[in-house]
Amino acid sequence: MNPKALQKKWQKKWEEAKLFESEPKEDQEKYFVNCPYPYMNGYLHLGHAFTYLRADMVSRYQRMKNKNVLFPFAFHCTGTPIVAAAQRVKEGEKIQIKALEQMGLSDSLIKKFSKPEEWINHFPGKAIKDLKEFGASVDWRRSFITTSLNPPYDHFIRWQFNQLLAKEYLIKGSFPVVWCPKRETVVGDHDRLSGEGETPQEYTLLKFKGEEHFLVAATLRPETVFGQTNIWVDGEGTYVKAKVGNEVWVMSPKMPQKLRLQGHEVEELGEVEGRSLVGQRYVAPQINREILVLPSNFCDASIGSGIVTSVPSDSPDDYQGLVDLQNSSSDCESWGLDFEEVKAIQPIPILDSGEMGTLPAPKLCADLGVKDQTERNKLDKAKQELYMHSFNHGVMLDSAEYVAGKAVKEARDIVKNKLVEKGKAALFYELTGPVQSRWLADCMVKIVDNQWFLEYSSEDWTKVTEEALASMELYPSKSRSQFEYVLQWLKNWACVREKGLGTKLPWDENWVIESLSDSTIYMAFYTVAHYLKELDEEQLTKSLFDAIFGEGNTKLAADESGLTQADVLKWRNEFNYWYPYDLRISGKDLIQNHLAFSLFNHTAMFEKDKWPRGFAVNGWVLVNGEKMSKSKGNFFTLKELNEKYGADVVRFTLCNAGEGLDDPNWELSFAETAGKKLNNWLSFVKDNKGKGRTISHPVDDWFREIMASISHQATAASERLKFRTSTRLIFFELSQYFKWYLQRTGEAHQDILKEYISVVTRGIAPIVPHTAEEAWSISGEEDFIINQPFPEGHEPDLTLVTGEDLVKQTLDDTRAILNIAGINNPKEIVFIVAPEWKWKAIHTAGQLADGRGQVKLNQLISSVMPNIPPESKKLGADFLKKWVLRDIPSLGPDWQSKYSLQINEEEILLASKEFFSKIFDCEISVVNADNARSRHVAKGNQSSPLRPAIFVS
Ligand code: A2H
Repeated sequence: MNPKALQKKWQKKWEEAKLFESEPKEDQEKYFVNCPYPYMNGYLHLGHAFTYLRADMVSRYQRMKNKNVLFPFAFHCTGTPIVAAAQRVKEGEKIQIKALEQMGLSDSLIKKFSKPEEWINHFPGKAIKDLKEFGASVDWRRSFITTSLNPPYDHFIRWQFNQLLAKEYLIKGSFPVVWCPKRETVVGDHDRLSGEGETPQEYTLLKFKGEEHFLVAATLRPETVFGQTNIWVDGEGTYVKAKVGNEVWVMSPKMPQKLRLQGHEVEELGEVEGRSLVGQRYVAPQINREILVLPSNFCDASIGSGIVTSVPSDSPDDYQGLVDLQNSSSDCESWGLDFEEVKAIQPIPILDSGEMGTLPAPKLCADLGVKDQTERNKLDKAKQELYMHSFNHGVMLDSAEYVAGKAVKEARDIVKNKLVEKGKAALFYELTGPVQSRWLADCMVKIVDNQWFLEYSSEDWTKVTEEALASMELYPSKSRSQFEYVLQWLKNWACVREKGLGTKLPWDENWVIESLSDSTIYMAFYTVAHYLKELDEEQLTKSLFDAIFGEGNTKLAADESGLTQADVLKWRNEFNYWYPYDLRISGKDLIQNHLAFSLFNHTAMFEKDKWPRGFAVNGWVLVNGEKMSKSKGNFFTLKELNEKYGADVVRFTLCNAGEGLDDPNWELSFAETAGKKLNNWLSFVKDNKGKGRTISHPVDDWFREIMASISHQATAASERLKFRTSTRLIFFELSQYFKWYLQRTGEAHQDILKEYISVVTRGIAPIVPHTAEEAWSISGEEDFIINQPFPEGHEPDLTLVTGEDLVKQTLDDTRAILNIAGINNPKEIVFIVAPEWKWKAIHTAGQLADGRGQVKLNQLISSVMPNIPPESKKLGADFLKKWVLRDIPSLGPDWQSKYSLQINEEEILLASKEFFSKIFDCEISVVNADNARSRHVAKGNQSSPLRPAIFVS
């Protein structure tokens, strides 16, 4: 059957059986898995598919572990992207329209996309279709969209925010945003022509007092004020003088507008030539000393005030600027400066930056061989390196007065706050890099007042959230340190915006709750979404939410909402049954916002027993090793992949793409051959159903153990979400063993063949469910495979496994030896197994081995040699040396387990004599080295445990 038809057939059966419509079952353990809802401004793509596949594999795997699984799914519409894109369509903007055309939308549909609602009508339905075709095991009854377009969700978010306000998790303050001065609007990432990811950054604006006015200079490093030696201006440039509050400041021409957007009253008074400032003196803040204004050409008029305070000890730019002037008396002269005075300026050590010393800027400039100010690349490199290095390692020296001995990290805020308090400095915001809005304007920072924040910097709240994190399971576990860091590092989050789709702030409807903030506890909403959907808006009362998601009075809720108390109780019970969620799976990029927020808000809204139990994070999908991007032409939607390959091939290839935190890699070549591999399995099942011998063979037991062992390992891997590992084990490795089994036995035993088909089919069911269902039904089973147990297996009987390994190893070694000796038709082959004393020696070595499997040679020699028969002493010493120095390193850290067994090599090889003689068509014999005939003694001396010496003639 072709894969599409096969997939349709099973999807229809699942749907008819309502297989994924989850209902609470009190006698069955539940498992709630979910993943972030996608944003509905386009079709789902390969990147989405990877995370959703992981959730789906978990959902299916847990069902096969006999859990009652809930896997719901919803759609995110909050924020400005959809509104902004609709606006662009309305304005006929070419880029946006082309993007929609590329999605395959018709012209008439694109016209309708000038209304945000059309996007929301269109995309969720398409996403559901794509995911159904992908085989997602989702309970679609619970799906919803966010924003006020969906009253139940809207009221849920209102309820949540009222609670957060009442419990004092929200605070009010001012907030810097990226602003388009032309459109007079906040500019989100989606509204930018360039500058994605750039954000407002806080500077300290230092004020230098002169006779009539102040020069102002922006710095990122206020803690360095103790080392100021001079001021830089662009001597060729023009500045402006402006009244700011009660003072007159000199600044770049662009700055007055920036200051106004940041809440200052500014009146421009006229121009000031940079040249006229050079050679003047101003009193520097903090050090209260007059310092000289010097000319430089690195002052950039677009940053801050275009004036820079100079700290040559710690700023490579400042240092090099100074050195350049000090090297040129003629330059100084042309600016009317006193050369000797300039030459006398020395960097002042203010902080110890560890390996870079107390004058890090001069050191770094020397190390990099900077010749002069024009070497921008070297200077930028030095600047970056030093900024991070000093922040992480710097400690202030005594010259830094009241912050002496403090780390730079700490000193920075202390100095800044003190200067601002005393009116010697002001706070100022500048963007981290240039941003151009869609409306072709250079963006600036605007301070918005009366902003609401979620107070994630609160110590108490952070502490409780850390407690929640500590109780969670994380996949992979090494992501924990990242989560811990983020909880500490998170600042207060501005949770409302002036524009966009979403839920209005209940007590101030001028604000809309932004998209990360309305997505923190919505997993709870899934548990009753299908019931709330049916209610009228008036029924969605506070008391109802209180009663379902907390301890609220159910009678009151029922009365106020016109419901029966029984219904309210039932919904509360369902919430209590499903919640908390067991696992949320997401891209690793969401650790620092969404996942952290989710954890914070759970601790704010719910009791301990409702806090999340697990997070899993993964990398970003690459295509053939490259980042997926529309411009590179390697951008795939789930829809087109489903169409091209069919769901199971896409799933198989994605599963194979990676696990853990590294970026998974979608390999086109794997996708091209995966279909054939899956088909081969179906053919195998068809051809082998009911086949096999009925008489048993000694090697049958071994293959049973191998199946158990592989299943056991695959279960362990699946428990840690390592489905690539589990598939490799079950689908690829086990089939290699099966081939060997056939080679050893000629034909598989009937029971084993049946078991093999069952193990593989069940083992791959979470990954390629359509193929697995088909194989299961071909093999004569009636029920769905998802209702079968995942093959669990057990730790294998190592003696059996090792014995068979010995046969395989001996076969490989014999072939290699015949090959080297150039013998095609051997007359005789003798396997000479290691003598008893060698086994004993290695048992001892195993006992002496440390945690990494290493053994000290002299220790081994002194404990083993006394027990070696006198005639073998010399041989023994050589053997031990070789074992420790050559064999152990090649055997791997866990070598002891195999060698601690009681293996009778002679017996095992004797039992396989027939097998060997069939292959080599000659006489085979097996002897112990102790009993070897004289012509075999020399050879036999080379034997090691599990590596018999092989004599051929
Ligand atoms: B920093 P950003 Cl000790 N043109 O202050 C050129 N550079 C300017 C500027 C302008 N218009 N306005 C400010 N700056 C400088 C102290 C300092 C600074 C030290 C070490 C490093 C350092 C003393 N100069 O900055 O990334 C100011 O110099 C390295 C990050 O281009 C300001 O902080 O915005 C820094 O550049 C801002 O750097």
